[in-house]
Amino acid sequence: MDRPVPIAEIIEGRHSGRTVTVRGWVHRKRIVGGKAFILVRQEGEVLQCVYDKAEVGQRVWEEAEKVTLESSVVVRGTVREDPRAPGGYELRGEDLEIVGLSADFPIKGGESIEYLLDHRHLWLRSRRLTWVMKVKHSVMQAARRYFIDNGWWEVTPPILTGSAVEGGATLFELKYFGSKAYLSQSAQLYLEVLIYPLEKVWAVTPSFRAEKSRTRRHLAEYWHLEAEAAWMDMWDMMRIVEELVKHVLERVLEERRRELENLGRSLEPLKRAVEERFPAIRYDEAIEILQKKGVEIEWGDDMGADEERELTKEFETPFFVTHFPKQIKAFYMKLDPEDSRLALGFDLLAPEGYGEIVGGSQREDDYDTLLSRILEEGLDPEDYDWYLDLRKYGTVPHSGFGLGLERLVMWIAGLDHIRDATPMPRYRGRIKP
Ligand code: NSS
Repeated sequence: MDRPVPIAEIIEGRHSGRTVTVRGWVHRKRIVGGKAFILVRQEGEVLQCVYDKAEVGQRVWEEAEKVTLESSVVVRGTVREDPRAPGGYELRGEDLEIVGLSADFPIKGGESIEYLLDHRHLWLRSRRLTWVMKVKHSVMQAARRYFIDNGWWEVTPPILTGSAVEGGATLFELKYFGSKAYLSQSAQLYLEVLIYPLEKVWAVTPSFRAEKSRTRRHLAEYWHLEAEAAWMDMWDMMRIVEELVKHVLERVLEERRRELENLGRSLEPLKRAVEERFPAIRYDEAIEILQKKGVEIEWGDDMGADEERELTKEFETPFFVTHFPKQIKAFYMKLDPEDSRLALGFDLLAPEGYGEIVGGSQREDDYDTLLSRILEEGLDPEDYDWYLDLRKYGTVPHSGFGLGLERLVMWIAGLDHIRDATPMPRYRGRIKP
């Protein structure tokens, strides 16, 4: 067999007039007037292959008649430009080999979301989900590139942990050789350990949250991109977040423009986010804005998805909210030296109703203050003795953040539910496939 050609290359016009071999799956099929129109799918792209009964041999025609949706096939033919074909090119079919004849495919269109989720292992072949996975790939590669180019070290923190980072309510507990352990909610505390040897570190790890309710933006398992650096204050870290997000957007607009357009995503908000500075408002101001809009919220309340959605209507780019009341934030955040009711934490919210995609802060670097915060939150200092040690042996001002990759992909791809930003979503009530 000749080297099989990717369909993407064909619709880029790189094989016009040539005889090529293509491997893929039958996406649609129709036989009319002695012609078989077989749409072959490969990596989210489709190519129309036309077999003419009068021109192909009997064996090939019989295969064309027999082949079913989602069968894997090897097709061969000549590439012709044709504005009526999807992608602007078609294959004048000469040969067709069925590799794996498909049984009646259970997804035919029009099924309910629950049915589709039960068939996720097959639903993932849809072009739409394929495009989203490609967008995620580019997001991850671009983020990695940003860190490499700027001198950050990539590290591999553990997923099995002995202590909570983001509060006990969302911990997944498990048996660990006869004692208790948890699935990681965040690698932050370990990244803090690693800034002493490496100064600027980052990692992508699975994070787990036993979220009680199902929402459009919470998963029980998600991919968490986190960074931590010595010598940086909150503002330094916000600048890193802004640069990183802009870099990712630039790369994705370059590499995945077609997928975004196919997904029906308007590119304008993404381009604006590359060009304009991300504004920053304080929590106080956010509350004022919301109250003026008639939202029922008091100083000291946490902002949920609804409040965030209202707030995003005031902005056309991602924006930061900073200086939260300490009681709604985690124990590790440094308190504002100018107002000890506040924590030096920041969130980055995506516009267009999406809301929080990043949470970060400057960390408490004073031993006594951190210990009293641990006690205040009702945590056991013994679980955190190693974490407290970091403040005892050469403490240093430092900051970090965590970005939910699915949250970012959800916004970039314009999805209305986070489940489609990950291939096999996990949330309450769903573990299969
Ligand atoms: O809880 S966070 O706001 N912050 C942390 O975990 C810090 N310890 C991170 C750090 O500073 N290293 O979560 C960070 C981000 C948040 O902004 C969301 O984008 C995402 O993680 N996140 C989630 N994504 C999907 N599903 C769920 N349940 C979820 N929870 C947080």
